[in-house]
Amino acid sequence: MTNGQGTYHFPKGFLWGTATASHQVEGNNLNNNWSAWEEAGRTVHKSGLAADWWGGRWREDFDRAAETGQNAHRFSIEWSRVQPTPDTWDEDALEKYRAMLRGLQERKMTALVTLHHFTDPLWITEKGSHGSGQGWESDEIVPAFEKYVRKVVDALKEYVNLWVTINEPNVYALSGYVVGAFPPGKKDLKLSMKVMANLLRAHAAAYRTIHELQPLARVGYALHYRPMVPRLKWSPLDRLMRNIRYNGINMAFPSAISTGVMKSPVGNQSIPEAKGAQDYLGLNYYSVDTVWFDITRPGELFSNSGYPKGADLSDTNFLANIPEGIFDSIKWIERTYPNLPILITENGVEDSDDHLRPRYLAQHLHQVWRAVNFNWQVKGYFHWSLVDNFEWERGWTQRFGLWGLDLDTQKRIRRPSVDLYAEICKENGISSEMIQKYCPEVFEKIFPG
Ligand code: IFM
Repeated sequence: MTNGQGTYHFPKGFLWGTATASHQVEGNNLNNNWSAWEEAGRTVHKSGLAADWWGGRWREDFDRAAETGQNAHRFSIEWSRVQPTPDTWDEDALEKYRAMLRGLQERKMTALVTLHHFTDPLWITEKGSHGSGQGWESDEIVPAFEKYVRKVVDALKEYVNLWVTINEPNVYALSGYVVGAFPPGKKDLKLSMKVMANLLRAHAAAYRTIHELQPLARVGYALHYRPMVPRLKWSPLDRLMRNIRYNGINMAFPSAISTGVMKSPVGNQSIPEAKGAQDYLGLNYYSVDTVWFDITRPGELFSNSGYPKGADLSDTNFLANIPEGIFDSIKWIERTYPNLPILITENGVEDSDDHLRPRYLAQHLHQVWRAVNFNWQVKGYFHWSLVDNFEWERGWTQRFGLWGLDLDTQKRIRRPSVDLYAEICKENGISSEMIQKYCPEVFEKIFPG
């Protein structure tokens, strides 16, 4: 490469895709804890029809993905559709998922299927009709999840080899039981760690069940990993808070999978069945947190976090564009689990007018390329997301899609990032021409002269 011109190529067979999740795109999901949360007015908007995938619009969106060079897609199964009550299976729902998987196969796209992405059937989380109202707080969740996984995997294994058991278990446990923004809206750190332990047990049970049904399957989970730095490097309190927060947010699952003991701020817990229960690690990377000591937040163990002054912030200040963080995250995985295959199961930014996304995308992929060049085992990248989708408690205020979504008409809006990502997927690489065309403002950073 000379004078900052050229192409950074990825290994042959690299998976290029986008990621979605059932409740965020399907629409008309009315039988889970999130629909109840929406009804209770705990979200900015309701999910409503979402991107209408349950109505069949997955077809046109899969067409868009395939036509723009993607060779893989990650989507999730909605537990409440497959098992609407404890004693019933909805075979039609399973058949719809099989049709989606055939749809991917017909488009020559590899499927990566998530079995749990934040939502639970109402009978799991509400009192009455078999439910204890305790959801993941109760140990009964583990056999219940295992039963659901067995049913789904048996029905879909013909089309799927790559499974994500649980998406962002740390976000599920902390947002629902410490921050209170996700259902059930509790603020109890000790309870959140009980939930985390049950998520780990359920993951381990699912890992073994999937291998029993499908010995060659590749099974992992998707970790929301947040690199963190203390706001003032010289401050012992900021450093302490950074370490406590880092371990509390990031380390529960990885520690248990490494050693069989879950590290937790309220005491460690032995979960021997979790040891070694992964064939790859799914990395969901979005940004790096700056952490400091905050006397006003006893509920969060006196820590607070934000982004550095002058950071390249997203639409709603939800994320900062810190691409080196994805490199550091991959490096951390490589150091923790040498040679373990890695999939970037999510990475993206909310940006309705697409002024930031092209450089966010290109700069992050450049860092992934750097990691691949150390021979670190990154096998694929799934951008969050294909089309705008329901952003949980933030409703429709955040737009993560490569394609925009007009909720009134269901029309898709082609953002410039669609074409940038298409060029990258088709080339299996990032060229200097692409950067010049879509995000010249970061040319020097990606292709220094
Ligand atoms: O939309 C979410 C997704 O469900 C889990 N990871 C983060 C995304 C963006 O907020």
